[in-house]
Amino acid sequence: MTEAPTGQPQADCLFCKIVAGEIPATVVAETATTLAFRDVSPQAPTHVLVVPRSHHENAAAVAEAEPGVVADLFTTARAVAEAEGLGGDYRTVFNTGAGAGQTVFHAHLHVLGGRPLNWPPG
Ligand code: IU
Repeated sequence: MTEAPTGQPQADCLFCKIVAGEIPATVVAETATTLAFRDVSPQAPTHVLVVPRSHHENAAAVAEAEPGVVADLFTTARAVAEAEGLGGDYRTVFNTGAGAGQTVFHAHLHVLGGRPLNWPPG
């Protein structure tokens, strides 16, 4: 299948379908450019994914095409952390590439908190 241009909805993209409301998700925050919803397999008491509404394969592609949206993702992440009562202690992660653990190729910022978080991550 030919891929749609970056920024455009991608056929068979799970997160594009969540953004479009075609697949349900537990949405916790939204802005004009971002959507935040709970991860279905939470790795911490708070585990939320913040995604751009536009489709880009990874964070670097968002930065290249729509740099302001990268800032929007972090602003939404902070709002989520505040709403979750994390008191300023939370981790934000972009996995880029299958070798780094990326499994969904629509950029998403993990927001994790609510328990002690070790470093380095696994
Ligand atoms: P990753 O960085 O690409 O590995 O993160 C993808 C996340 O998407 C991962 O934490 C999954 O648990 C999560 N997820 C989801 O929330 N809902 C789904 O239907 C699927 C994956 I598939």
